[in-house]
Amino acid sequence: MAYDLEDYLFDLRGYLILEHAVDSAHVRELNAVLDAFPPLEWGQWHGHVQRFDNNGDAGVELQNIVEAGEPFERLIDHPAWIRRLRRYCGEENSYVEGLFIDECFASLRRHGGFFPIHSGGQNGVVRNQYRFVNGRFRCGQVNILLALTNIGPGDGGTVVIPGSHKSNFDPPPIAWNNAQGERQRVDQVAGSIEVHLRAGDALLFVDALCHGASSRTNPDERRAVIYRYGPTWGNTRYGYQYSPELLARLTPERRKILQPIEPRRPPAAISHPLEPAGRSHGNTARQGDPAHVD
Ligand SMILES: O=C(O)CCC(=O)C(=O)O
Repeated sequence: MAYDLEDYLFDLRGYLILEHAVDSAHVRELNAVLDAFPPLEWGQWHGHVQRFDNNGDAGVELQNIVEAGEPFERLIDHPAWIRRLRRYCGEENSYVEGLFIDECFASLRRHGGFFPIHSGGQNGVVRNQYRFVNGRFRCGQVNILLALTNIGPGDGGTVVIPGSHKSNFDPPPIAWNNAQGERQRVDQVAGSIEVHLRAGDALLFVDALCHGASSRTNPDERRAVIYRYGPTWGNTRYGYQYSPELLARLTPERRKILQPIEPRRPPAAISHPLEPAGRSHGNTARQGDPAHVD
């Protein structure tokens, strides 16, 4: 199989940093949409976007953010990453080839916020797994975390344990809860590194990689957008359904990533299955039938 440096590093470490993935004009547009958001309580909706924080520590999460406007739609198949995602988790050269976004949200993190450590190859979770089979990547979920602000020391940046997508053991100290019952902060975990990004850079990582985010100690806000990609046969994580309006206005290529499989239903005008033909409710005519008059 032909491979390049990025393939090698993705296999080795479980992540890639895509520098200058999104240009500064586009980053400004994304930030402007977020600036215009009204303050939302947990669970509150703004259009088809809902504030639904993953946990009490991580900060505000605006779920289904692809519904927030055209600048977010442009991220669906952004040229900086779409080819690699198809390669890593798009079931290439198979009967189910294609991608699906099963979760997308904006993450707004202020002072004190962090994301507890989770994931890792040792869990063997099928949905987010790292797999390479017979010369092909067959990952279950690969994420794009796009920085909308510069993320440096003290900003609450993403922390990863390089290579942990192939790990066989929980990282020490052991896992989610420590002896005091606090959620385990990833900046305390052996082997972890903090990823620093400039606004517009993206972190691409297989979700099986052990990861989280360090505590924000700086003032202001860290902003990022996370789109999780997986195979066409996936489902949205929290049950969000992309709105008909969004699906209708997208390019066919983008629509196919949000709705790879169109719903298949019988036509509305068919006979009631339990009644003899011709005695059903409403219009029984099939397309192409001659007009019928009783
Ligand atoms: O906020 C971050 O930097 C990490 C987010 C994360 O760990 C997750 O969404 O699974």
